[in-house]
Amino acid sequence: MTPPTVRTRSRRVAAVAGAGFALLLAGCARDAPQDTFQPAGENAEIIDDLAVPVFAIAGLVGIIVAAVITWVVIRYRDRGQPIPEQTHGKPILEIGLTILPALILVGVAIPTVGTLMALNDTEDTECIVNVTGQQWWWEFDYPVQDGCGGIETPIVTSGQMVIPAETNVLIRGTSRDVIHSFWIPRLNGKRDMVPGRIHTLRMQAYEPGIYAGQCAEFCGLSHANMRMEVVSLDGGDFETWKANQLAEYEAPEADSLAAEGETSFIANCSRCHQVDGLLDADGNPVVSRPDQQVYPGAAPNLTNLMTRNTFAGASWDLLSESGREGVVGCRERVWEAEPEDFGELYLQGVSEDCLNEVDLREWLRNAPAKKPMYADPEQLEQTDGLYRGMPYLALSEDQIDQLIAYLLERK
Ligand code: HEC
Ligand SMILES: [Cu+2]
Repeated sequence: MTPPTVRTRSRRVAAVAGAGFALLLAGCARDAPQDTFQPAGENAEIIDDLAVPVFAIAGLVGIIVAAVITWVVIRYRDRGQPIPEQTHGKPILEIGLTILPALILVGVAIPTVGTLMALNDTEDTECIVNVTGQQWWWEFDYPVQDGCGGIETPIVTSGQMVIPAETNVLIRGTSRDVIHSFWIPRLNGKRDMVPGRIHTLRMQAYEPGIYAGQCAEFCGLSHANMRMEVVSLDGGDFETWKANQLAEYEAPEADSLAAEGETSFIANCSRCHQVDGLLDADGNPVVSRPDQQVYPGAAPNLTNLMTRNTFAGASWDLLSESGREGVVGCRERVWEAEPEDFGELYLQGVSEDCLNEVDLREWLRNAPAKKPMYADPEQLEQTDGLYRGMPYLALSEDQIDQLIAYLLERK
């Protein structure tokens, strides 16, 4: 085989570069759910207003530098010509090329510092949500406050943080184990959540809807499965959501599958998971002790599991997707709803017909198979025998049927 000529080689390079560029453009698809360039709240808009002009300036500088380098490489390539006269220094050029970038950097720095200060401002917030990261899910709790339309009994939930639309929400964030980072690209920038510290962040969404995000700091084996969503609801819908979260516990009907599920839940799950209002056979409250079971010392509160529509670090859907083309599934109906229809659909929660039973079953059957905890099983010793996530529980298929019937009533 003859070696490729210069011409075919440069054609190949051009083809690869073209394909790369096309891939880059494909990344700009407009329906990307985590697109910082589609701001849906004030802070994200402030970031966007800075990022776009800075990218434009940086892009222009990049293009000019690349063009000049290309020109020099071609123009002065070695053709066997004699070495040109050697000179040293050119003060005008050197001073000019120092001052010009300095001016550009100052020009970028002034709006950047202004933006950072605007983003840090949390004084105009009127609703508090505590956010706690742990391997590999986020807990959201709403302390007693006058904000958020008034909260008299704390609310604890996970995976989906529900906020009133057009309201400045104050996030107070921390972590129970390693450093995580809270990031909802369409609503605000990233904020690291660090054990032993409380970091604040302002969150606001203009319209009702679901805004996806993911943990943005590598935090262990299942970091990629640590997602979260902010759900924004109109004022009235937010009040309904609060009332639903605090509704009285309803025990399953006697002798039903769900009632067997309740018994099984107490036996297998309640040592980690709290269900508020749940009583044992003697009528005593069942209180979870996740601090004795899992390393971060917490597990999701399952009192209202079916009011959220994703689970296990928002990594799997609780709502089923449409199987066939053209059929609108339960998930799409909510996720793709227009802002004016969204609240009502979200508040319906997950019904039996809409449950994504496949993933929930797999989770109960073997959670670590879906969300690995350890690269090396001996790491269990490093955490004093406590698990980093939900362990394998060796449940029978009958038990899983019962538990799903029970969980379906947790609304
Ligand atoms: C040893 C503690 C432990 C036990 C026992 C346990 N879980 Fe979990 N469970 C967890 C932890 C920790 C998570 C969070 C895992 C994650 O998302 O990475 C979790 C997550 C879940 C979730 C997802 C919740 C959400 O909001 O994202 C469900 C549902 C669940 N468990 C159901 C059960 C059921 C049903 C049982 C009993 C059969 C059970 N768990 C037993 C620790 C436990
Ligand atoms: Cu994380």
